Amino acid sequence: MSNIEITLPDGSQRSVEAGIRPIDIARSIGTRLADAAIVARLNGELYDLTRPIEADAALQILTNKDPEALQVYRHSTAHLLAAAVLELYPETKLGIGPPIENGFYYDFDRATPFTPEDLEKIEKKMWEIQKRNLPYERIYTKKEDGLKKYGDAWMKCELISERAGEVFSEYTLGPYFIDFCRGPHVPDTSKLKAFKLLSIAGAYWKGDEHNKQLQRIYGTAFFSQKDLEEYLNRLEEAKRRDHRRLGKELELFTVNEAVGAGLPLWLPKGATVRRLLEEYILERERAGGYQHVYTPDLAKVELYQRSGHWAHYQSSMFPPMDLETEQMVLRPMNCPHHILIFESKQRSYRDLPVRIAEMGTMYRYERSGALSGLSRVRAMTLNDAHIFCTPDQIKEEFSSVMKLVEQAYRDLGITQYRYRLSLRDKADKEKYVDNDAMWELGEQVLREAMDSLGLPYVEARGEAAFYGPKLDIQLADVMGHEETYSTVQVDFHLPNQFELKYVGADGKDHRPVIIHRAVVSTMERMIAYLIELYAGAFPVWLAPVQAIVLPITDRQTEYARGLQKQLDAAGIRATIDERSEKVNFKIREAQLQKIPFMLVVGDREQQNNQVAVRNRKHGDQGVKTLEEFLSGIRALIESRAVAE
Ligand code: TSB
Ligand code: ZN
Repeated sequence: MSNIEITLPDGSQRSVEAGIRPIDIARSIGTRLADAAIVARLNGELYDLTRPIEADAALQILTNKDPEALQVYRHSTAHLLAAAVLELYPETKLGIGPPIENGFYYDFDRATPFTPEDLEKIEKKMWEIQKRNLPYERIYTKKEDGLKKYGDAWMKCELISERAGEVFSEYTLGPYFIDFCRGPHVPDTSKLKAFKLLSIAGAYWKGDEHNKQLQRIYGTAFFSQKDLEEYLNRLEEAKRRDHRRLGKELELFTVNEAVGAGLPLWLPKGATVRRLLEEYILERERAGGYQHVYTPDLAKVELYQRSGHWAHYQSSMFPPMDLETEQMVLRPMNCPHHILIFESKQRSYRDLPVRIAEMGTMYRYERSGALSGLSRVRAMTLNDAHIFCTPDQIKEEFSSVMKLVEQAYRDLGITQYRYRLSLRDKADKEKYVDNDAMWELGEQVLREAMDSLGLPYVEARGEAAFYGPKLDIQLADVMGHEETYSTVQVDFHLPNQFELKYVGADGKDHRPVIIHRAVVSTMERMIAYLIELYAGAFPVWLAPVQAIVLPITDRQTEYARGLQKQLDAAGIRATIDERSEKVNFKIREAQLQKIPFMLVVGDREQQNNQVAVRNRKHGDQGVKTLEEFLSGIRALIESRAVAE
């Protein structure tokens, strides 16, 4: 036997016999390492712990602390799922079963739909197989033998014909299960300690709706029971807060197939929240020296050819409408319209910065699979502005925008966010304008601005706008999934495209810079976030209904109506529940509608000209006069208190 050299992460080298397996090396280092080991990395590539090493190599052992190892672990759990399904329902044909962000899935072709009871059965079977301590064995098969072997497993045959080389790898699990798979996998099922099946959904073979529909079983797996439970709790919490569910229950918005996917309809209550948010930010902008404008939602194609949207952003735009002599498009962004407003008169250096703002409605052709409730839509209204300034003014303008963002987040109760510097992907000439000097300058300006504010940020390549780098503010949902909300972008490109100018102190023409910025993102995305942040129980100042009057019997109807009128006159959004239902029932419903205050009135309250106040979170607040109640709720509204 010849010897080979293995280099370990600490740089040390070992001379060992060829054919040694990573698990043997892990054991020779220590049983703790061997126990925690999930998979190896050999010369940078993931590699089975039980696969022999035949040549000199750099070796790393990945343990149950490693996120990449978790993906392998989940992939192995997906095989376990497929093995269990085949034991229970041998007629099933297997599709693919990869790990995904929070778990794994496997696609199956089976005439009978899986039921939730089947899911339980399958999970039990998985545990049964797990206890057999079966190894995941890598074997090799010739392509022609493989096609015969998989016979009527049509999806596997299709994959083998398309992807397999002359010889391909397969993984077995016990004597009966075998899967065409690149691996790697955990050494055996004893490594799999915590998993759960979650749901069944339809999925097309290869994601193509012209293909056969399959049944996809989703599951998740973690290294420990504790991690699994934590995840399941978060999943429950996410369901409880899901803005799509709450949007329906609280009558905030709806989506109707007759209009189309990603085109939400705002119901009166949702519209109220949106109007309050709009009024809030418009007022802050007025105080910050912005000028608000209105511009149309569409324009000629030529405008976007000039701006560069046509060349770099077309795949996100709805196709043009052919009119008699021209082509119009729905705008995907508001910038060109604002640029034309800047250009509509001569500007001098004394006028700068010019801050043009609009609640601008725009349209993006998002792929149907990416759409989600209000958070990713096709028609959206952005709290947009374009600041036209001199290069010297960028830093100060940037810093005022950041202050505006921080102020808005404080007022909205948003406390968890990260800054992300979004840069281009240099190689992608299609998505980004090609001008190295410009990109470098933009990047440098943003870095300097962030550094002088002392704000930390992460970097992301391939996330810039086509015209320049962005400073994005990322908020995460309950499941930890991040999206961009606020954004500040430095742009040297559009001013060139439109040959913008202002007259400088020297009497000559100069080119301004554009800062694109959105403070509270689109109304859609921000309200989706706020619904989830507050689980529908909006702070009093944003609540669509702030108080509800609940008469106990018909005798108080008149008194209750009088109270509602006075609340109305005082500017409080109040309703009344006059139905002849038990008051406890009315309270429960008001509670489910997350109305901050319930004013319960019976004979006694009426006689004393008072109200019995209940709060949605703290329950009974005692009996008060209407004036006392009003001064309390006004204080909450004026201070934009995030909790009562
Ligand atoms: C800031 N021209 C700039 C503007 O001047 C612009 O449009 N930037 S953007 O493309 O980054 O979009 C601004 C914000 O809109 C994003 O940060 C994101 O929060 C929000 N947004 C983008 N696409 C969608 C969508 N499909 N649904 C909901 N909100 C979206
Ligand atoms: Zn813009």
